[in-house]
Amino acid sequence: AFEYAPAPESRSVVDLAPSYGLFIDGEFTDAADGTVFKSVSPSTEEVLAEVARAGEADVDRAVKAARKAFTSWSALPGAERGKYLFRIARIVQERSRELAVLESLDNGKPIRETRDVDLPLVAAHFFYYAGWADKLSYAGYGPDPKPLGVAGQVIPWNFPLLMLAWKIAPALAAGNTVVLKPAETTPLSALFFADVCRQAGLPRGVVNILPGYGDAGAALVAHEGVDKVAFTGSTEVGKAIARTVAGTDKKVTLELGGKAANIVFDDAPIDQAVEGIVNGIFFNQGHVCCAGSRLLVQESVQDEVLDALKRRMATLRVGDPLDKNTDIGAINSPEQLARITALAEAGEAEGAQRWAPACELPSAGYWFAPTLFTGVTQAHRIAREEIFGPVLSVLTFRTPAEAVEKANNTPYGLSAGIWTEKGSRILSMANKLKAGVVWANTFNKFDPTSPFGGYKESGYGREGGRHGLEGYLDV
Ligand code: TXE
Repeated sequence: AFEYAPAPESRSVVDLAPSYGLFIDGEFTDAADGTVFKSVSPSTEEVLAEVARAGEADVDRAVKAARKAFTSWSALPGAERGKYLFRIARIVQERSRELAVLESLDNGKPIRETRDVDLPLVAAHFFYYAGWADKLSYAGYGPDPKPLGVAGQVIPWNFPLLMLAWKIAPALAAGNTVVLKPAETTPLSALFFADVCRQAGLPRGVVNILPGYGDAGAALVAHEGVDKVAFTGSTEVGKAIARTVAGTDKKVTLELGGKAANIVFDDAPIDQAVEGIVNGIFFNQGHVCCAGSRLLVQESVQDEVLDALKRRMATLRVGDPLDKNTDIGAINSPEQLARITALAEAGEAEGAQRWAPACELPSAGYWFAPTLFTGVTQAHRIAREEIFGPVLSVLTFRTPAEAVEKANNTPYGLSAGIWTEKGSRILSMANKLKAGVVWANTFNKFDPTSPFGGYKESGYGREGGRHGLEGYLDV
C-alpha cells in the first residue's frame, strides 16, 4: 500500500545499540582480536553503531560452528527445516517496520522502497523456500538429494537484507548451514536478522553472520571447511573468488555486474515506457546489478521519449531516505559516489551531453542528482562500464536487429527490457538478447519463484526458483 504521508518515518522505530558483535554459534561475540568498525548513515554521515570486524580467526570459528551444526541440521526431516523457515518469514513480516527503517538508515535507500519492495520480497523468499524444504525428495532430484555442507556467502550493500534472503533461504531449505559476510557499509540489517534467527529458535550454528571487510570475505571463500561459495558483488572480486576456488572441490555461484539495455520501440506507450525507464535506472539510486543503465530508443521517437523523460525526471525528489515522498535516496558510500562521479566526468570528457534537472541536494551525506547522457556512442565508457548510480546513457537504433546487436554489445548479460505493443517482437527479441532476465513492458520485477542470474561476465549459476535450490544440492 502506498501512503502519501508527508511526515518522515521516525528513526525511533529502531532501537539501535551503540555496538554489535559477530554472530557465531548462536551468540553475539567480539572479534578475536577485538577490532571494530563504524557503520555510518550515508544520508547524514552520523555513526549508527560500532560493529565487530571479523578476521581470519573469527571466520575459522564460524565455519567450525557451521560444520558442527550441519550434522544435525541436514539430518532433520525437511518438514522440520521448513517450519523454521516459515517462522523466520513470519518474524520478518512482524518486524518489517523496524527492519525497513534500519535498512534505509544504513543503506540510504528510500523507505518507500525498503517498505514496499525489499521487505516483502525478503519474507516472500523465506516463505517460498520454506515450501520447498519438505518437497526435495522425488521432486526430480531422486529419493534423497544431499545438501552440499557449509555455505560461505558474501553479499553486497545494495540490497543488504534481500541479498541475505536470496542466499540463506535456499541454503537452509536444502539442508546446508551458513556463514554469511555482509558488506562493510551495511552490516546492521544482517545482525538484526541474526536476532530474528534467535527469536525463531533456529539451532545454534545453522546461521552465522560475520560483519567485516574484503579480507574476511577472502578468508571465508578460501576456508577448507566451506563446501559452497555464493557471491554477489563486483566482477573483479567475482573473478578473484573463481580463481581461489579453482582446483578445490568447492561449488561456486557468482552474481556479478551488469549493463542492461532498456529498449524502447516506436510503438511503445510512451508514458508507460518512461515510467519503466525511470524505475529501471533510478530505483535504489541505480545501485542495482540489473539496472536499465543503457536506454536504447528507436530513432523515430527519440525526441518524444527524451522530452517526456526529462519532464518526469524533474519531478523526482532526492533526499531524506526516511521521508515517504523521497524517490532517490543517498549514495551508499563516499567510495561509490567517487566512482559514479568519475564515470560521469568521463562521459563529458568523451563528448556525451550531460543533463540533470535542477535539484537541491542535502549538505551532509552522499548524493548524486538523477542524470541523463545523450549523444552516447558504444565506445564511450559510460556505455560500456557499470556505473551503479543514477546515471542513464542514451543510445539510439533504427531496426530491431540493430537494437539486439547494441544490447548484446557488452561483456555483461544480466538483464534487458523491451517496450513494444507487439507480442511477436517481444518473443523474438527475448530469444536473441543474451541476458538472464528479459522484462517486457516492465522492469526490475522480482519474484522468488523465478531464477535470476547472468550470461558472460555477469556470473554463473542462478538464484531464485527451483534453479536456486540446485546451487545448494548435490543432485
Ligand atoms: O564491490 P565488492 P564494491 C559493482 C558496482 C560497484 C563495484 C564496486 O559496479 O560500483 O562493484 O563495489 C566483499 N574476497 N557491484 O567495491 O568489493 C565485500 O566486502 C571476498 C555490483 O562494493 O565486490 C562485499 O561484502 N569478498 C554488485 C562484497 O565482496 C570480498 C553489487 C562486494 O564488494 C573481497 C556490488 C575478496 N577479495 C557492487 N573483496 C552486484 N552484482 O549487484 C571484497 N569482498
